[in-house]
Amino acid sequence: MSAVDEAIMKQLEAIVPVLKSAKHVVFMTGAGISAESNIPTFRDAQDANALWSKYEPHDLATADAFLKDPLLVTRWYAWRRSLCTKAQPNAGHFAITEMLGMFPRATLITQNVDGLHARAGAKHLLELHGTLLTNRCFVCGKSRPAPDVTDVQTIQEVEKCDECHTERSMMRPNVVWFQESLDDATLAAAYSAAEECDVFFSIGTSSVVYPAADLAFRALQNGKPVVEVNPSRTPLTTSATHFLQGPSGVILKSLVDLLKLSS
Ligand code: BJW
Repeated sequence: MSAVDEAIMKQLEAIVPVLKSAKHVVFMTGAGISAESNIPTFRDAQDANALWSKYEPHDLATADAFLKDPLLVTRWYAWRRSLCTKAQPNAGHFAITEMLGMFPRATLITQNVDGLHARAGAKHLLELHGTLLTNRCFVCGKSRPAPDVTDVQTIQEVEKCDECHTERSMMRPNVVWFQESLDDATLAAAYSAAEECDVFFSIGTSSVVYPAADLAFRALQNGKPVVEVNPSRTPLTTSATHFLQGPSGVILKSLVDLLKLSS
């Protein structure tokens, strides 16, 4: 893994003292943190899987798409689930887990549904957009573990709920689709953390999907420094206190090394 360049190192050196005096640090992640685990991001369409990459996430991550073609959406999520369960957490996930133990209080908020933060050892996390690892009934909400299927073409029908028995009682992924509300308690905890923290990190997110994208701005409105980590500029970049341009695995690992050196 390559090291960060001199300009990024200078910025990291400026951030370390701020972190050293911080009592509460928030890390919010998006799909980019898992890019180095070879999980495709949503808006960087560069995936190699010929069959499934032709589908746009925006077209399938909706309740309307599920009701229109439940088998297609079920197979698409089964394909993504199998990618995630085969993937391994990367240096970025592990660096965040390590930093969670370095401050009096730390909050990890993720938009990701891939389960990699937990597999990297993060104990408490706010999953804003749910998880791929369970399914829930479209009607009554009863949830159960999602089956791990490697060859998604073998899925011939959508699982039914064993609790309620209506025409729409199909098991759907336990994620938040467009135009669905996020869990109230999870979102409220995320907003409180953004307002109360001493430093807010926005890592590997395009900052275009709301309300998640609003959290960094809420931190800024409350006078908190925001550190953005991303190879590309986003709508947050011009407002961010620090923009660390590059892959999160490399940058966060360097930050952890510096924090350890300075302790
Ligand atoms: C790297 C890297 C490396 C690459 N290292 N980085 C206000 C204004 C405008 C619109 C709205 C608004 N409020 C609500 C809306 C509507 C909508 C919305 O935001 N639309 C926008 C797209 C315009 N929001 C909603 O519908 C939300 N619900 C809601 O608001 O409910 C109230 C309501 C009720 C009724 C009617 C209307 C509203 C729900 C949003 C749910 C989002 N769900 C998804 C799918 C989850 C399930 C699944 O996985 O299939 O969540 S969409 C998708 O986007 C997924 C992600 O979590 C989310 C964010 O994407 P993310 O993580 O930022 O990924 P990318 O791909 O966009 O970016 C990756 C980044 O990584 C890039 O920047 C790369 O550069 C970077 N990167 N390599 C670090 N190595």
